[in-house]
Amino acid sequence: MKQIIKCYDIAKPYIRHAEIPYVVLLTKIDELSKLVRDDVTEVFWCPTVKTAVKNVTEKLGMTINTVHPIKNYEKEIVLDAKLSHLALVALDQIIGFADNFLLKKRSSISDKSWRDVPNFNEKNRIALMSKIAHYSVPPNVNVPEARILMIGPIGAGKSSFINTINSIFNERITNQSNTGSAVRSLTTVYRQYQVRCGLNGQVLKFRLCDTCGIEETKGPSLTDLDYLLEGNVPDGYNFNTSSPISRETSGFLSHPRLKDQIHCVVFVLDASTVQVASKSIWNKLNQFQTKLNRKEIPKVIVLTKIDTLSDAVNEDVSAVFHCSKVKKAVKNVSETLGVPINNVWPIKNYETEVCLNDKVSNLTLLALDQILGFANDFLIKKEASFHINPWRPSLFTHETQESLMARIEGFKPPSVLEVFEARILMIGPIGAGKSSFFNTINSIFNGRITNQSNTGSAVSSLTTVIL
Ligand SMILES: Nc1nc2c(ncn2[C@@H]2O[C@H](COP(=O)(O)OP(=O)(O)O)[C@@H](O)[C@H]2O)c(=O)[nH]1
Ligand SMILES: [Mg+2]
Repeated sequence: MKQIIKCYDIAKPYIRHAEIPYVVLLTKIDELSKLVRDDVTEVFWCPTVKTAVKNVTEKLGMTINTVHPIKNYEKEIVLDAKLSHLALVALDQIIGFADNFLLKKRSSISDKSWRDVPNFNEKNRIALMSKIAHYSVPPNVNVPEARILMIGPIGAGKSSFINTINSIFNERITNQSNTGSAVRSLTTVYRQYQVRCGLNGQVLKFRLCDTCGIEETKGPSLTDLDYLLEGNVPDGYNFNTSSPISRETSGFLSHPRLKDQIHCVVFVLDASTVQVASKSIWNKLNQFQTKLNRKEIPKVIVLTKIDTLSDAVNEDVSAVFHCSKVKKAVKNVSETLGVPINNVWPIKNYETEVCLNDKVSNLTLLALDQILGFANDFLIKKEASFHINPWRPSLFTHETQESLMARIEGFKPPSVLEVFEARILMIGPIGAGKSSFFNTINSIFNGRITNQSNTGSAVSSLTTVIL
């Protein structure tokens, strides 16, 4: 009995987790009673066997009809119909349970897809690769490439996602970015990866920025995220929790431009552990997400390791949008982070594979296509808000330099005042640019750079006489 309980305790977490049905075979019943030993049909009349079965059901919390008292063949040399009968009854139930289990497993895979996507075939993979290979940021935006930031807990698959994309475009499994399953983040350096298209060697017009993993008390903080988003952090920055990113960080970009900023953020989460992630990790993720909302930076969630959610998906990744378990995981993440469900991409990274697979590649390319599209939406919005709402109506477009000069040349004070010219007093701190402003005006009307008025950067004023 003790042995049964011990075995059960070891197996319980696994079988419960996988919802595997189980039965108990209570063997050696012949040793419990002489009556049973002489005639095994006595088994269901024997009080000792009944007590043994009851004991098992109570200790293991099972129903009585899933505990089968049996007697195995051991010393016998010919079959005995009664012994066989007992074993067959048990086996019949075992097979029935297994059948139910398999039916239930199958039912997580439905014929109907929960997201409409193109077929995961070679043709569509090549079409998506070509689309992404020809991707560029909007033409009127003065930015050479889209910048995508990967963010998420340790081991979620951020670096693996970058490797998967790199592998697809190199048409072989690569390991450009450091991946692994260490407890501490393997990625300790902020790296901006470019992807080269193996077909023609061209560098694709996006950069994937890999960060170290978020931890409960370590990893990028909210302030670090701010610097990362604004583009202050140099490529190669060494994440160091004892000295967070600051203006003193070596290589800190003090005046980042739109090209240095992040144009889309990818939250990478592990589908197999996301539901059991600690409250503090969720809090961090939610704070990060609020910051992105405030800055109106688009985000996409990549839910990795979907192969671990379902055997059917593990065998054939194209079952992903037919699998109710994956759908449930996507819905959960979308609701917890408040991100639309169609911005959550369940994916499988290349990790143990030695060759590429159209299904895995198609799935990743679909996610990447959305990410790049979102980056472009952000850039178009940034560019539009810059041009449509300047903080002061632009003079460059309405008045040409000549017409402004003509208006100034034609200036006369109102004649009634008997004043022939306006007198302007320049006043301001030393070195503010009073004399230089005079020189600037003089230069414009002379058509060449003049230095009529004394300018410079001395500590005491260079201008000592009122002109
Ligand atoms: N089964 C499975 N394992 C994955 C997947 N993605 C990543 N891994 C594994 O998860 C571990 C951590 O991945 P890594 O990319 O280093 O995570 P990071 O810390 O977020 O960069 C590695 O051992 C990967 O091989 C996936 O989609 N499926
Ligand atoms: Mg990493």
